[in-house]
Amino acid sequence: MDAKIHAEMRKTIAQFAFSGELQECIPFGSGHINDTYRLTFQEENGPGRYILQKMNKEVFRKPAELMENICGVTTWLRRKIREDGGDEKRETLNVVPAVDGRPYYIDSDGEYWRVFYFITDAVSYDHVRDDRDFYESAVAFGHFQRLLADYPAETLHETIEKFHDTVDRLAKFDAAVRADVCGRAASVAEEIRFVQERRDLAHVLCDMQAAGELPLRVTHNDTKLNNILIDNRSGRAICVIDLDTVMPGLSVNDFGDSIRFGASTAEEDERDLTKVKLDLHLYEVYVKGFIEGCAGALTDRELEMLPMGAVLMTFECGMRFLTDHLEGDHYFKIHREGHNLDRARTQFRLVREMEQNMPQMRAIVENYR
Ligand code: ADP
Ligand code: GN1
Ligand code: MG
Repeated sequence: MDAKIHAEMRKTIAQFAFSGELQECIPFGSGHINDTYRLTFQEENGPGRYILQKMNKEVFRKPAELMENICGVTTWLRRKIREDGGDEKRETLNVVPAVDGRPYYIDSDGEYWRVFYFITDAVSYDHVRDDRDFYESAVAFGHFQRLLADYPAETLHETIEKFHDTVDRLAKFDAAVRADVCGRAASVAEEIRFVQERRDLAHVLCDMQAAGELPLRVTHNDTKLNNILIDNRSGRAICVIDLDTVMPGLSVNDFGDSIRFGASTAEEDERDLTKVKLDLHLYEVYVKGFIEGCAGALTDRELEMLPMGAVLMTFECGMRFLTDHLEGDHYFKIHREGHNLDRARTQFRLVREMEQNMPQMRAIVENYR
């Protein structure tokens, strides 16, 4: 076994029923929330790979409930995939239970760990390489929603309360500005003003949901491109991953979060804001794929509100990054000073771009409905 693998880590790994000798344990991926590692074992038929994750307890307060959601949803997906003649080992996450049979292990510090089979020959991308990937991810997220359309939503736990309640996000942002625990508010007056000028925006979708104009569906709620695995050989989006936030939500938010991340011409944390533009061509590619993936499931009102979903998810995400910057970066992992502020700025630039392009965004949806 690799001597560099920490003794504590080895203890944790021993709590899952692996066969063969552990060869490698390396940090993996670029998620902002969990600590992710890729494990490699020397097994009888060659290298066996797994994903080991320390779940973020600050973010997910009830990890056991969360894993109940994931087990329920992946069992459901496996059945649907089998019925469709698919490959249940590659087209959904598969949990590896701990030796005591539970879908997680709690270490002596009270940290929750879990393991998934590693899906080989597939990659998650942090930015769009070409139209095809983005189109594929759109079909996959739409399809995912459709596969779960008749899932018993009442059995799902709310893993993060009010996750996409933009009105509540605004209230939390207000509180962070008022408390100003790090003394950073004065230095971000311009960004704070950006939010203040758009307070009404926060209400649009919440009000429609409350009035029953938009249906509550089982949604993914974190539809970034890097939460999809693209098959190296076929180029198809084979698996939707990061199921921590699967819970009842709005289809337009799932659409919107993908646009926020994938139809921007720059990375989420780009410092040069002149590089941040909305790519209307990529937007169109995603609209086409998502509507196809949902296969007629969306109501007229949902279709009409897709562009608003993009604006709101981008605005909300920017507000969340700015809130975290004000509160001392305790939620999103940062890799440099001011990282969350940089992220907030790209989101706000993108909101502005979307506001300016709203007529075109609406016309594109009209073309595909
Ligand atoms: P986070 O919530 O921190 O974003 P994710 O569950 O998205 O964590 O995992 C982080 C990264 O690990 C993903 O972007 C992906 O690259 C990789 N990953 C996660 N699960 C698997 C899997 N089963 N097979 C292959 N790669 C995976
Ligand atoms: C987080 O877990 P990850 O990195 O896929 C966050 C999303 C944000 C995103 C911004 C549980 O996603 O809500 O949109 O960062 N996930 C959670 O990049 O808060
Ligand atoms: Mg992720």
